[in-house]
Amino acid sequence: MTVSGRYILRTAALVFSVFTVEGDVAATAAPAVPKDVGEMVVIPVGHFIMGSDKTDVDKKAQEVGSVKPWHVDERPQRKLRLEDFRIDKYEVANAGYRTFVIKANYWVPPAWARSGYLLTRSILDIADVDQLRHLATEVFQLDMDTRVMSREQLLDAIVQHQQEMDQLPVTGVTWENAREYCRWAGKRLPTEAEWEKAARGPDGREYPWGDQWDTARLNAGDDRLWPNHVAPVTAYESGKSFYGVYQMAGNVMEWVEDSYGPYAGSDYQSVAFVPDNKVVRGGGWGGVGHYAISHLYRGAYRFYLPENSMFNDLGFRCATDGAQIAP
Ligand SMILES: [Ca+2]
Repeated sequence: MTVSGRYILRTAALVFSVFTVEGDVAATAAPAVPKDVGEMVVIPVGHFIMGSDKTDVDKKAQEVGSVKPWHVDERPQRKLRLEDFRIDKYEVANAGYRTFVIKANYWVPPAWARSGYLLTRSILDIADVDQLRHLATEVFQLDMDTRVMSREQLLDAIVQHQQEMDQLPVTGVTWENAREYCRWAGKRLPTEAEWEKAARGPDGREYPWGDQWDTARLNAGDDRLWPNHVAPVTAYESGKSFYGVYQMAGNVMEWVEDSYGPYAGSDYQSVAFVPDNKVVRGGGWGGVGHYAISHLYRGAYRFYLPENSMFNDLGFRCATDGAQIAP
C-alpha cells in the first residue's frame, strides 16, 4: 500500500491506518525534492523602506481591544539595503506540503486527520459504498445528497474535493514545521526584512498593491467566494505586490524566521519580546472578529505568536539566497 506519512485516521464507521513506510524513505538522507515545491520571484538587490513613523493618535487599537497601540513596534522607519534573494510567489499549498510529508516521512498537520486530505486513491478504492458515503458526509463534509449517489459518483466527488484542497494554503503548522518544509525544499523561511520588502516593494507601499485599502484585492475573511474562508494560493492576482508576490496581505498569516523584538533605534519595550515568540506577517482570513481591519493587512504590520502555535489561518512561504534559479 502507498505510504503517506505518519498518519492514522479513525472514524466511527471504519479505521484507516496508514503507517510509516518501508525503510527506503526513512533511510534516504536527502530525498529528491520534486519540481512542484513552489515557483519563486526574484527580489533584486537594493533599498526598501521598513517600518513606519506613524502614531495611533486616535487610539484605534483600543477600539478593537488591542493592548498594543498601533504602529508602536514599527518605529523607527528605516531605509535598509538587502542583497538579492528569492521568495515563493505563492503561499505554500497543501499539495507541496503533502509531498514533503510523504517523502520526508514527516508529521501530518492535525487538520488533515479531520479533513481526510491524506486519504489516497488506493485507500478510497477499497472502501465500499457505505464507507464512502460516510466519508463524504462526515469527513469531507460534501454539501450534496450522498444518499442518491453511486459508489463511482461518491469517489469522483471526493477526489475532486481533494484536488481543490491541493490548491489551498497549508495551515495548522508550527514555526518549526514551516522551517523543516523549507529546508527540505532547499529553501529557508524569509527574514522579517525580506518579507516586508517583498510585500511593500522598493517604495514602501502601505499594501502590496498600493496605498489604498481595497477589499477586492485580498481575502480578509469576508469574501463569500470561499466556503471554508480560505482561498487558493493563486487567487487575487490584482492584489499581488510590486514584485509579483501573491497574497502578501490576507488569506493566511505567514511565519517568518525572526523572533519578535524591537527594531534598531526603538525605545519600545514589551514582555512579548522573547525568543519563543516568532513574527507572523500579512494578516489572515480570521481577522479580528467578523470584519476586516485594514491595519492588520498593512505591509509594515507586525504580529507574533508562540512558535508552537497552529491555526487555520496561519501558514507560510519560503525564501532563498541569490537571484539565480538552480537548474
Ligand atoms: Ca498571506
